[in-house]
Amino acid sequence: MRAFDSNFIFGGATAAYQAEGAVNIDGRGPCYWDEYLHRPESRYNGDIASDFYHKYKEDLQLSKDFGVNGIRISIAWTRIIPDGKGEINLKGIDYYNKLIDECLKNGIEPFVTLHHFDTPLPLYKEGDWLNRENIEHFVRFARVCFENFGDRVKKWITINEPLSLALGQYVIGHFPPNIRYDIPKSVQAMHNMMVAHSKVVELYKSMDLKGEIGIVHILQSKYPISESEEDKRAAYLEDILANRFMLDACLGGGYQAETLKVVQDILKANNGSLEIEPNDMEIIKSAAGKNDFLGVNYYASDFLAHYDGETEIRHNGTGDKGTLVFRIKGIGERVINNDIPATDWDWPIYPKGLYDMLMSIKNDYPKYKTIYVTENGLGYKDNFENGKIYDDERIDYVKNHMDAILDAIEDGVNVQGYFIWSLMDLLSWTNGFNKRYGLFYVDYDTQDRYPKKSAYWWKKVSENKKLI
Ligand code: BGP
Repeated sequence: MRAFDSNFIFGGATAAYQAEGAVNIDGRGPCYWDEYLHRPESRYNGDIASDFYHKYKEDLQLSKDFGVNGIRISIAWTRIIPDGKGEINLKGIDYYNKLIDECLKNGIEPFVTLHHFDTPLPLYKEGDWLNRENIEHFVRFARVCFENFGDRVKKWITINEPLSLALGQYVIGHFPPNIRYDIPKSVQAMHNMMVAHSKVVELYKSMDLKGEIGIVHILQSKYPISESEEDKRAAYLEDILANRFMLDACLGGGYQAETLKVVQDILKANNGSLEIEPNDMEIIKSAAGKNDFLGVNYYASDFLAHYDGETEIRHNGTGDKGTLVFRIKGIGERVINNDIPATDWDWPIYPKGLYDMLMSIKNDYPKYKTIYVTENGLGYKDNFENGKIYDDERIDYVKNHMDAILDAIEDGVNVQGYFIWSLMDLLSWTNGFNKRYGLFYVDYDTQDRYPKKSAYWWKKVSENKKLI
């Protein structure tokens, strides 16, 4: 039977705001989610979340016990620099020192993200990634992290999912500042994030720290719902904007002419344009070859149909199946493929889409070095009875996606690790706490952890390096 390499990372992923809680402790400043999720109408917030801030030793012990040998954590910018650009908070540095040391003590490799959707509130109010000054503040924050943790952290991720962040903030509008349907703003924010990413890669490489650095993109395959030329065109357009635009920047060394033309056509249809400053493309080009790895987050693929109306999006943030609407002017419409199962949140479950994505990276961006699948997992309303969680659906989901990775490895793709989203149950940005992903169930009343059936399965896979 096919096996994973002996060094393969069987990781669990988390992010600071979604897991840590402890938002007012040890000098942490607010990020924009703190303010936003304290509106009277909010159904939930991250004040306590999974209390990872206090429970990390227990979570790392559980990780070790269940064969998790890598962890994605993110450093909350506002614990290190509470207002984003001013004084450094030594208590924040102290906390991450302890967390990183505890990972290493347990033999769990930390993959550390610098920006996981959590810009400090004051910088967010000054325009967030639409304000070019944010780039320089971010580079400074990165430097502080590299100086303090770079001796022990060997895997750095600059930014998590520029596309999801930009769509959430400016198109879907379910992330603050809740702007809807402004495609040009989202494209500008994505570009600015790629400039920021490139500058941080250059900085890291100039510091000679002997670790590796990369970026995490959400990469979902796009398929036409039919063989019609119009549907094929819709899939092509969405692939360019969602996938190629970002991959061209971080692996290709700059936007290919065709990519830029398509993006500009989409922007024109949406009455906007992209501003690229004089040195941007040089910085992007120079940094591209220095990326050590690409993180691929993959949950679902999308099936596209032709659509030539106005943008209209309805987000399914409750798990009421069949409520999602996603139509973008100048691109197309995501539609249900009746042959493919979907989650309660209307995410099509399609492992082959992961295989296809990995193959297209290998074929179209042959200079990539290493890939980690940095997020994959099943959001589910887990059933908790007498301390037991029989999450067979999650096991099937993860197994089928890992199998697709093995197919890709067999066909020549260099994949070195897989991180389940998520290590333990944690906050889902736009769904709250009822959409669970963890290997470990969190009882939010007590903060007690319970290994799910999937955790027992995971342990065997990690020990044997084989799917069972
Ligand atoms: C990714 C994010 C994660 C996580 C995950 C699941 O986009 O990087 O932070 O939230 O998606 O998404 P959701 O919580 O919306 O189901």
